[in-house]
Amino acid sequence: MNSFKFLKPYRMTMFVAIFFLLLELVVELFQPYILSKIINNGIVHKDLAYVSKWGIIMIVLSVVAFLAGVLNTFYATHVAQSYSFVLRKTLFEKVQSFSFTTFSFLPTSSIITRLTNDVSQLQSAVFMSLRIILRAPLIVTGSVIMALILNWKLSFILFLILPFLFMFLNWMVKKGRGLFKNVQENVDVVNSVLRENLVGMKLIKAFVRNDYENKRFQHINKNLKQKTSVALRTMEITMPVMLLFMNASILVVLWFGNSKVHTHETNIGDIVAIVNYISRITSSFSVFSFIISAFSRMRASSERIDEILTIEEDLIEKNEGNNLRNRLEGKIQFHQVSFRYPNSDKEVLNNISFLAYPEQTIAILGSTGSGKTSLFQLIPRLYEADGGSILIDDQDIRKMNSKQLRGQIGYVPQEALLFTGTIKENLLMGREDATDEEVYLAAKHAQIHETILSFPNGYESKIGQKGVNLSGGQKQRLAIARAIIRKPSILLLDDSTSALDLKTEASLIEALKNYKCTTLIITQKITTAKNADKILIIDEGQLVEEGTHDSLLNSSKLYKAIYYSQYGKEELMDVKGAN
Ligand code: M5T
Ligand code: MG
Repeated sequence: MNSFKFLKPYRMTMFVAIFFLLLELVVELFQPYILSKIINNGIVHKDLAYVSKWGIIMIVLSVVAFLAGVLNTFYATHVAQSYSFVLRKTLFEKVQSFSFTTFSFLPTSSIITRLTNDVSQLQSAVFMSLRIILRAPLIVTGSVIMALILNWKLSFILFLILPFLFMFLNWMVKKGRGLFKNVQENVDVVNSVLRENLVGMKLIKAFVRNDYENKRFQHINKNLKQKTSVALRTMEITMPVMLLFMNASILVVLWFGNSKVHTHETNIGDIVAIVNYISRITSSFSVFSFIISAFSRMRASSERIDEILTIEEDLIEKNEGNNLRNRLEGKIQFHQVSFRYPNSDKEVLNNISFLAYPEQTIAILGSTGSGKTSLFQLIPRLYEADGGSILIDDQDIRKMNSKQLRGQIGYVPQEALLFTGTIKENLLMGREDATDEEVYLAAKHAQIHETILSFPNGYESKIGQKGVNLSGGQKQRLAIARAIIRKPSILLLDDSTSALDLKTEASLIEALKNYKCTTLIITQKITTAKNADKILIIDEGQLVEEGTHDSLLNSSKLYKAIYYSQYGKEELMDVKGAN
């Protein structure tokens, strides 16, 4: 139970909470005892002074119990809240440290459920342990002891009945654990379907799949209801069974006590008090079913949280490696690089070798799924190559500190992802200490400055539903600005100009020359590739052609085919137009 070690710093507070719980309990347990004294010595003997004296004591004790209860709740809440705070923080930090390999094993929706729902389950389990769960067994034990002290002959019946009840409870706990685990798994299914549905809402509407989705949700929702009902119903048997046993024992006490009162072997007060103790035991037993469900949920949740906490070290990014003191020159060398994704057998890149000199521009072409994005991800070490090596400035990147390496790479991913916040905040993500002038300059180079100024709040405009909504091309250019603002040594553009018109794209490429970085551009467009120092054509994970535009036009059938499919026709049209 790794997840509970975070309770350690709160040991003292927990002791305080438990102290007040015990105080409350002791007071409560003494009340029937005092009641029996009042009846036996006061009421039976008509001694009013005795009755009022002990009556006042009982009131004072009630106030003490009440205050102890309040203080117990106070400290229990404090522990539970602080605990869940620390747990969430730790889990979040752990998730931040995951490598991409880990993410491919743990789906995002599951991580979210674990950080929210499961943490809440543990939080309430901690609270209930300090408030309710401890109480029930203590009241049962305390009541039995007090009843025995008061009159062991009358309370002997409890000894006969309790073992049976404990056996019964034990059986229920075992059964409950399985049933509630089942419930928790069904909650997971509901969550993941719900999430999928909300994320894909546009798609669902576009494909008119609402009915299908409704049916799918109804089905799993029904499952959850059924599993929960079965679990709760089974637990509810506990109550009537307990009541039956306990009422039977009250009857025995009354019947047995009645005969003893006649022979003056016992007092009415004792009988009243013992009946009182028995009903306290009964009511404690009745929360047992609740406790069982809470515990089984807690176990399930803590297992799921432990899974995150105990993710093995080799799946966590390490930040060792040589420090990079200077700006890299940007010479990139792939040497027989092979790669497959951690949870698949398919070789995505196969024996890739190429060389890019500092400040060169390399265009990468290839059909969809050929491995272009995968190749990019190896350069900032988002994944590690399985075979071969990647050298930057003649140094193996596996020997470099990955944080510092990434600091020198401007990566514009295929899907331009922006974060909630203002436009400026998003740009500053590229380099936190950039001045306003640097921000504007990067935006100008990325051909987005004018567009930003046209928004009502300019650079302070919020991105997203409540702020400006950006087009695909605007997002792409913001992502490019975010990458170049850090003045990288290596710039990776993954199809990042796909949504730009030819003129804007040309100005952008021209502006990138200011950055003196090695630029790798994945593109589908010959117009983009044409001016590159070198063009690589990737097919099914292999490097099939390499050369300049002119040399490839001569030597490569494939390149020629691509060229004529896009560019040749336009040129032909131009020629026709000229005539
Ligand atoms: C190449 C697989 C994908 C494909 C192959 C990104 C990613 C890809 N793949 C994974 O298994 N997991 C992943 O996270 O790898 O994919 P790619 O490198 O994305 O290809 P591409 O960039 O050339 O394609 P496109 O469509 O972006 O032009 O088999 O399943
Ligand atoms: Mg891609």
